[in-house]
Amino acid sequence: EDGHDLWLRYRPVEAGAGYVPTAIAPVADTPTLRIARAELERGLRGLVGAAPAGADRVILIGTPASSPAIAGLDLPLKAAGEEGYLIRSATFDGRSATVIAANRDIGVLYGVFRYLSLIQTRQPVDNLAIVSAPKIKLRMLNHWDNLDRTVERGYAGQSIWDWWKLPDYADPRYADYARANASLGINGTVLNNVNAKALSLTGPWIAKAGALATVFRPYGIRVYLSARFSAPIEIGGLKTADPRDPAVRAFWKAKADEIYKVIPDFGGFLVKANSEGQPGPQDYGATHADGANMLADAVGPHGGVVIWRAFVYSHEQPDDRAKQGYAEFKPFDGQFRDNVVIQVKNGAIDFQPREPFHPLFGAMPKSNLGMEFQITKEYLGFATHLAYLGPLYEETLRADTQARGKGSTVARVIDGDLDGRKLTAMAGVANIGTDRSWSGSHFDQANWYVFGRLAWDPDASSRDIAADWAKMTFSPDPRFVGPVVDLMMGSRETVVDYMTPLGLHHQMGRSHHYGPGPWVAGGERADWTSVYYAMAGPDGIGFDRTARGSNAVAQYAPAVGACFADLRCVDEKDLLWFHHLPWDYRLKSGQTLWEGLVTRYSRGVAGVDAMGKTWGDMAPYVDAERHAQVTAFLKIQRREAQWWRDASVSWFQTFSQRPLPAGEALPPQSLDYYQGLSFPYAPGI
Ligand code: BDP
Repeated sequence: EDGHDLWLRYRPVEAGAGYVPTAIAPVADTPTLRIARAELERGLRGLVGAAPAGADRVILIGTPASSPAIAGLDLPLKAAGEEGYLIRSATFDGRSATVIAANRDIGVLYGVFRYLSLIQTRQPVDNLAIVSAPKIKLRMLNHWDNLDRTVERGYAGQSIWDWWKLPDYADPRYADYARANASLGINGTVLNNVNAKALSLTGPWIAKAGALATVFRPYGIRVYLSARFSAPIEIGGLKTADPRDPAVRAFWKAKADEIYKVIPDFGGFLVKANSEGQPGPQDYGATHADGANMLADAVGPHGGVVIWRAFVYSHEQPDDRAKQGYAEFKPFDGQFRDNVVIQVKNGAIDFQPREPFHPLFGAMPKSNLGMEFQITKEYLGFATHLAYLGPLYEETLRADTQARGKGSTVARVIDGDLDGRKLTAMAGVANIGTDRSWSGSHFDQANWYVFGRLAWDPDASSRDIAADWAKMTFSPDPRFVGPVVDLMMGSRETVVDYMTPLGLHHQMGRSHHYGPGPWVAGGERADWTSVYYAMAGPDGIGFDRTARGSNAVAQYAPAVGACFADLRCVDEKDLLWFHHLPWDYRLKSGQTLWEGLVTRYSRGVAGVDAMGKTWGDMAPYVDAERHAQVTAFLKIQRREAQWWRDASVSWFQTFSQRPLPAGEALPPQSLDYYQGLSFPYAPGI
């Protein structure tokens, strides 16, 4: 087993588990229902074996429109909506039956995956009454894939898009990819990097995207493209990309028309503008709203959307980069077209192991705000550190913006419930590549999985999702599931401990972001350095975002901001994100800040030891090949966690000037040694 089967392994259930072979009633012949039927056959055959002729149990799948039998059952399908499904135990023709029904074919496919997952996770299937519909409309992956098949911040090999052979040859992996995504309900994919090339919008490349769209269509997945804002100049022969210029507007309209001719269900454009050197409307004195609306007008008539990223920070460096997204977008609330989604990263800096929720959530009630999570682990140890991101996503989604009083969670902002928004979105920066295991490591598959599940239901529990994933991917044996789910649930906090405890952030190596680099200083921009964020000095450590400092807390709802600013209220997990404190500041534990910091770094290392031990005990339940890879990766993680701890402690001790707490080992190398390490060809830059 090399992990290629993901969570769709369909290995036989144990004898005596109570599942019986079941026949499948005839299914209408549409592209999606054909796939649904094939999946059901494949799953049932693998899990419980083929049904004998005349089996006394039957499964009925379809829509009222495609199946008179289902129409005849008169099911309450309204609750299933456009993409949801209903699964019911019933009696049909005197036989005991399971009905998987939906209003549209895609709902049937989703329902089939759900039904199979019930068996995979060993839940009873005899008495079902399930109705499920996604709470978020656009559930998307963002690929940061370049046209030369490198992947920005990708740690799973090359891009799975073999652009060179497209559109003539469609690798079978594309269908496998679509199938895996459909099993989670993901319904959109942005094919190319947000740091986009205009070339991807030229005829030959539109044809390549079109070939992928053809493969994805029956799986309910729409294709989107990242658009480079200056494309009118680069491929349109114009002198400007000013969104107010009629020729520029005409270029984008014609471009949209051209794309929709090839891809009639094209999803739309994702845009990174005026951020990290990318072109954008501000280059012409226009605003983000001007830029987004121009593109929205081009794709709107075709039913397309524009997803405009709020990850911006300008060339004039403000006092605090964390404030910039809010500063640039909040004033334009209500000025974006209905088919624009503003895609906001979970936190205000950049996908750190921990960030407080982004202050834009809840602050733009008259705009569509979408969530952007990172699935690829740019800041959490690449592919070789085991970090289950479910708790990170859940922590953000459950955070209370208090925008409309208590209970105004981020989940309710992005599922549209809080402000009555219809166009809702959640995106994940993909961790998929040509690696046999798809994601660079077996446990990184869980991050793709949990992202998809939370995009369907942002209120779901990351622990429950971890349990489903572990059962389906490895083994449903409770002796395996219990310890491994605990291991997964603690893994992200362990990474926080050894990398950036107590609210520290952005302490990694320059550019490649591999390993510790708390000493990173100088260069192009202060806010690309570690020292800017830690603000360590003889007086203490931490970034003061209270009114005495950058006052970033003022961007939150008053009650939330007041809590962050108040040392008696702020959670210690966010302490140094919001406060600059003396080394002798007393933590809740009674330790000084310096002692608590060191203790947490060490706790992180111990956490990896514990994961290694647990995983070792799991050998009886896991095939040798996957067990060995996880074991090897945990050894890498152990070594690197120690390195993070030692390098960070050495560096910060130069400021704290205090001894290590009793029992803490001295770093084995000098600070010079850690600072001298270099990593040419670190992956994913
Ligand atoms: C940062 C990455 C950079 C991306 C950027 C983005 O380091 O590679 O281009 O985010 O989101 O996390 O645009």
